[in-house]
Amino acid sequence: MTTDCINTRRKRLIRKWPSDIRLNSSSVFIGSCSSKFGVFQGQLKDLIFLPGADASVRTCPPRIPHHTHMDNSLPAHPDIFRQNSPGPRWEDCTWMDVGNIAYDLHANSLKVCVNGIWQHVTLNLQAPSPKLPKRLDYLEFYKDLKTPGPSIDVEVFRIEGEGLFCVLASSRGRRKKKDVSVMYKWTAGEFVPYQRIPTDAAQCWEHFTIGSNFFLAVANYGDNSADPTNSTIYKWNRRKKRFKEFQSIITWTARDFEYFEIDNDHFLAVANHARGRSQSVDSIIYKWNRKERRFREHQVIPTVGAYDWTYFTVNNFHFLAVAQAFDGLTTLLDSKIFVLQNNEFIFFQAIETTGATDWEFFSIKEDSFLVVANAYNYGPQNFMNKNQYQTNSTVYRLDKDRRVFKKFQTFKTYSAIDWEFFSIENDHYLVVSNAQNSNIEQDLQTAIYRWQGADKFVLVHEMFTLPNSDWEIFEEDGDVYFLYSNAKGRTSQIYKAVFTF
Ligand SMILES: [Ca+2]
Ligand SMILES: [Ca+2]
Ligand SMILES: [Ca+2]
Repeated sequence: MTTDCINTRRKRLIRKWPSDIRLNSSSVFIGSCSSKFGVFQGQLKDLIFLPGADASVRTCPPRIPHHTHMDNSLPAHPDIFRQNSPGPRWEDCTWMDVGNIAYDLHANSLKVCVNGIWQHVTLNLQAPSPKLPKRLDYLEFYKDLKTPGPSIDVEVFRIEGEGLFCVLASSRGRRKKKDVSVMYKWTAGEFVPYQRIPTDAAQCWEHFTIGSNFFLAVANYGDNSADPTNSTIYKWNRRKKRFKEFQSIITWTARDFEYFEIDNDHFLAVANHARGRSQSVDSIIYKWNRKERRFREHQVIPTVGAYDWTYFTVNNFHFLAVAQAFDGLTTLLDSKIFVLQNNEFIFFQAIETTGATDWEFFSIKEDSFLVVANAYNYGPQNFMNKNQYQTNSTVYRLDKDRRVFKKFQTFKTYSAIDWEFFSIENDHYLVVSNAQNSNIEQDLQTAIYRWQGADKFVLVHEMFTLPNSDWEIFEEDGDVYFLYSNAKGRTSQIYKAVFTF
């Protein structure tokens, strides 16, 4: 048997073939997926039925060249098709055929007709290879990242001229050692500790630049809701190549700092979670004062158990969404979206959420979406306290005519406290965290969904990870990495994207 006109296998048959086989009205299996007939793997491109045992000799290009110009024969089409074939024949390399290209099966090379001679095409390996569209296939484990304690948030950022960094909001058990977050620098393919920054039950790190200055702000939860805490803004010191304390802001169990820029004005919004016994507490938007070179209070927005601010723009309108997680009684309450008008954020829309901890905004083509991470189902609506971490998390799409976000797609999530949207080439993805990893099986899985147009987001990948609270994606040296913070332990992890082409 000859396959691909190259490989020949010989086997003596016990019986004469096909003398004792009825060929009339018989079925012949060429390739079958059923293991009964031997599994066929590969690609069958052409099938020709020819009588006679010399079929391969007649259809395949001859092994021995019969052209004086060449050391390898190159009939692009076997003899039997010659009459009706319009394509080039291997003899056809005259001065009129200059530039014709054909593939020499036996020499396994591409040849071009130059002045009556088929010549090997030498590929210039220095030339950039054509860029093929790549598609995320799966994630593979890359490296562990040790932190001083469980971490709720990670921020990845670049400092021009210095490199790639990340900082994790870690906190250790209280009353032990002093709390600290560690900033890491990407060195030789891994994050190595770079600077230790004192924190107080850090919840969120936010990196931003103002002019040519680099800042890092930490939202500190503090010890308890009865006392205020200092949350701190650090500024990069060029000479010492370290972040130095720059300004501290009084916060109440702060959960999040959100930086945004509008028309060259710089803002920092803090999500205050609770004050004393009440979840109702003012969250504050700070604005950069150019003269004083400090952030100053700009607007106060009353919030209830605020967990996250998310800033986004749609058609030059500026929005802020707040995720409200708990009102003291139940996690089932409204989260709110505000829109900027005359320098103030005003109420735009309320959306009912269940222990909301994160909003993620993203756009696909002309459409704008918001997805909420609903983390915890607690309150009268779940008085049996059943599957508290099992919730529905929903994607909303902005109806631009009616100016309202409408329910678009709902996912079953398990202790979801973070959504991260990312795009690779033309594909769009959502990864959702899973912060508990408790008893139920789904609870061990972190899921990735891919945008598939009319099918919306479709689950394409599930990973058994450690409990994770925040996902960040970054690119370095052409590779795509995923870094998640471990909500419950001291080992956060980096994964690497594997692509199909
Ligand atoms: Ca983050
Ligand atoms: Ca935020
Ligand atoms: Ca997020």
